[in-house]
Parts: sequence; C-alpha cells; structure tokens
Amino acid sequence: MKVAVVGATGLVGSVMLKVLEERNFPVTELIPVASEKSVGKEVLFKGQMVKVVSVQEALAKKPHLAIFSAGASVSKMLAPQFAKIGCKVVDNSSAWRMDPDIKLVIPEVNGDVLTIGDMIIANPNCSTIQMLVALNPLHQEYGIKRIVVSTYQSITGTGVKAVTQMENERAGVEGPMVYPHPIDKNCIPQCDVFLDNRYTKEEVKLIVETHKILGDKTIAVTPTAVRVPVVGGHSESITVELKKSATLDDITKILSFAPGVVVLDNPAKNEYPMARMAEGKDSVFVGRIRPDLFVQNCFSMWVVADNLRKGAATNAIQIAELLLAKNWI
Ligand code: 11C
Repeated sequence: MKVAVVGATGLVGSVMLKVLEERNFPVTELIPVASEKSVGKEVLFKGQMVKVVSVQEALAKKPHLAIFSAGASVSKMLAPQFAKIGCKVVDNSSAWRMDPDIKLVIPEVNGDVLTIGDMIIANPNCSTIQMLVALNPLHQEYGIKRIVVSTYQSITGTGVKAVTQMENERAGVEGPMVYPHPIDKNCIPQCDVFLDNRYTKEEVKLIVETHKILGDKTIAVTPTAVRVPVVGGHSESITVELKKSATLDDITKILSFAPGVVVLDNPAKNEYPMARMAEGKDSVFVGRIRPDLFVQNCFSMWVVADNLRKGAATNAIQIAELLLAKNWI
C-alpha cells in the first residue's frame, strides 16, 4: 500500500513513521510529504532514507492512504485533494473533528462508527483520547453524569519549538518563546488560546470531542488544561460521577479489562502511572483509583499516556488498521 505521511518531518510525523514500522503496517511505498522548505530532505523508514516530496508529487503518486499531521490549515486545504483521488485520509489536526459529516474516532471507543464511504477521518485531540479510552468502559456500564478533569500536558504537544524553549531556559540561553511565560520550573494554566467563555481551546476540545465521541451532549465536562515542563506524556487528574451505583472493585475490574488500558495502582508500593514510564508506549495507564469521600458513585483517578503515540500517531494508525481490516483501503 502506498502511504503518504503529510508533515513527515514534524514531531508527530516522525513518531508516525516509527509506529508504522513497529506495527508492520503493510507499506509498499512510503511517501513523506512536507512543506517546500523540507522537500528534498530525507527521513528514515525501515532502515532506508526516503526523500521528502511536495504535495503535488505526492498526489501524482496516487497514495491509498494519507496520514496528516501538519496543522489544521494544511489539513483543511489538502485533505479534500487527497480524498478526491480516492485516497483515505486520517487527519490528526483539529480541522475536521467537529464537522458533522466527519467521524471522530478512537478505535477502542467508537471504531464501529466507520463506514466504507468515510474518506476523511478525524483523530481526536490527545487529551481527549486518553481520557475517553479510560472512561468509555465506565460510561458503557454505568453512564457518566459529570467529568472534572485537570490536565498536566507535555510540552511536546506544542511541537519542537516548545522543546527548544525549555532546553534554552535550562541552559540559560535566550531564545524564541512559544509560551507567554517560562515553562521550566513552572506550570502554565493555559494550553492554546483563550476563547470568549474564559476557557482555552484545549479545554473546549475536551468538552465537545467527548460529546461527539460518546454521542451524549448531556455529560457535564469541567476541564482545566495545564502545561507542565515534562516531555514523556500527558497526565490527567479525572473525577467522574456515574449515573448508577458502582464499587471501587467494580471500577478497578472494568478498567483492568478495558481495551487499551493498563491499570497500575498499588499505593502500598508507591506504584501509579507517570509520564516517564508512559513515554514510548501505546497504552493508556490508569492508577490512583479511589472513591470520592463526599459524592456517591463518584471516582477519581490519574490517567497517563504518551501524547505523541496513543494521543496522536498510534491512534491514527489504529484507525488505518481498522480500515484495512475491513478491506476499505
Ligand atoms: C497540546 N493537545 O498538547 C495539544 C496538541 O488539536 O491536535 C494537539 C493539538 C490538536 O497542546
């Protein structure tokens, strides 16, 4: 299969190549695509250097699948051009997520919504993916009434420029700032820009994407998104109130069997998920599971995942694997 990776030289793009290779995705020809300034550069795939090409060259090669991670405006403009030539597009940007005609998919949660006619499929935001991989099994069993979530997000979510900002700060070197404040030795309660309702775009994504993926707009979602000086993954403190009664044992058992979830919860041994251990892995790790001491049928937990893998590249490639299993590519 001819597979184009649009944005192949970016942080997520390079993880895409790694994950395609690791999962043995049947790539017969890799077509790395990037902006004009990167055309001619080379990327490493399966032990070989492959030349980065322009969008026009990529279209001329008629790929069967294109995985986009080049930002929303690029996706908005180019995804339809690939779809038009019969190429399935899995888009990692926010461009198509809330379009009512486009499916927003986490394979473990709502992979069954995909149909043969879907040409552009949206990959949700990283902080939504890990939250819903953990919470969907509880929603299916008990129904979710309310979610209160605070995120502790890796700087890799902002891209390579943020990593450079933190490295410069640590080295005491002046350099361009992508955040409005220093990030090293700091927590910035702002991911992305503010909207009129005083929430940030990242926080609103947690609300609207949850409603679309779970197909339930009645779920109350109260998000606070925070950027922290961490590179390995995003962590989330989640409190979930359920509609039906459940015990701690029920919740732990359901999560232990949940697809894509690894429970790591042993307070006696100080064991719980952390970004350092999630880095480079594809699972969503859940720990610190405990009942609320004041609210009935309410549980808190700590959820961690590698935002570049399950939060982006791995989820996108899992969507492509679903299409492949159905013979739709
Ligand atoms: C972050 N979640 O960590 C963002 C990165 O909508 O795909 C990905 C933004 C998006 O800042």
